[in-house]
Amino acid sequence: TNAPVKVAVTGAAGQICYSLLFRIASGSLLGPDQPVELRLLEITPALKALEGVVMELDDCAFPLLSSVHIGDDPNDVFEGVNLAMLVGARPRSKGMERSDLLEANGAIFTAQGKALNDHAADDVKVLITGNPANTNALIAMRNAPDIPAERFNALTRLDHNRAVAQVAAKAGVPVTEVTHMTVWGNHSATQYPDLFHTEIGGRNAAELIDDQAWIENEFLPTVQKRGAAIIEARGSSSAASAANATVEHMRDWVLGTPEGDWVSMSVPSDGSYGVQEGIISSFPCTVTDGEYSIVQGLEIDDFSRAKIDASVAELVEERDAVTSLGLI
Ligand code: NAX
Repeated sequence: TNAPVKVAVTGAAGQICYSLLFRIASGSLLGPDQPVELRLLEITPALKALEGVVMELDDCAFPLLSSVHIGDDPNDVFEGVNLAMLVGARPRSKGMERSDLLEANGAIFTAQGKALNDHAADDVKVLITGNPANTNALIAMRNAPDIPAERFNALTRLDHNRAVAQVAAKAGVPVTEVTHMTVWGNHSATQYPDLFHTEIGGRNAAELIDDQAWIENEFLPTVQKRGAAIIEARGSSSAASAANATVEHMRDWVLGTPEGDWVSMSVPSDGSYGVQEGIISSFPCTVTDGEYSIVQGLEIDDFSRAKIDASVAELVEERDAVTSLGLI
């Protein structure tokens, strides 16, 4: 059998991980033939709760779960890891300014970037889910100079999946008919889910739906504000769907995207589509042999251009803020 892949997960006692860890251990991430070793990071006060989660992992007797290691020191937990899913982050609490939030997360992601730099395996891939995901990923990336920059991604796959579900419902087709979805920009309310390259059953989605008012006034805000709608309905933020998206992003990054389609991934910009370098922004991407590439050559009309530019401007602002805080 294959040697276990070492998978680090942070925020392991939190609500996303209560789904995520079980999906990874059951084989959803790397398939039914690949054992995994889980290496779980939490803050000290949450270690006891994490022990309870590990008891439940034990009680599943997952055939693919070779071992579980837990701790509160990233230098120990990240030792030799091949995949790192950084889910744990500092949420915004009452009265916290945006700069306080960036600073609190900066402390987490500078330390974790350095620990990955010093201890992770040479082939490590790092996916940041914890918010503000794109900027946290940038901080980790910039604090890990020995790891190639393109090994740091942030999660916009949940936004992508939400957009696929909304457009499938509108068109009255199964989600499997919807392909070539792209979410551009930041994982925030400025994100731009683009229907002008999306296809439904192989036909252009915007043309097929033929309802610009629906796109602007219903589709975009529904996808952009879906996180808030979940909180409103459920009383807590999306967890199982965020775990699912985290698994799907990492799975596609390792095993490849489906032939003839692409997915949305937040990756370090190389200047494609006029998105300035030095930020981590969402693009349409394909993956072959474990390496992603940004899909090239899509035509961007004025409507899409303005939406992409607005979200990119927000990322640039966040980048400037963490630069002036000395975090990168
Ligand atoms: P929870 O508050 O349930 O869990 C977070 C866990 O992280 C806690 O157990 C906490 O102790 C731990 N933690 C905090 N600092 C840590 C550190 N330095 N090292 C290790 N662990 C640490 O949040 P949950 O609902 O699981 O959400 C986790 C993060 O995902 C949040 O930042 C959230 O905003 C973000 N999300 C991102 C999404 C995306 O699409 N990119 C969507 C879902 C979610 O909102």
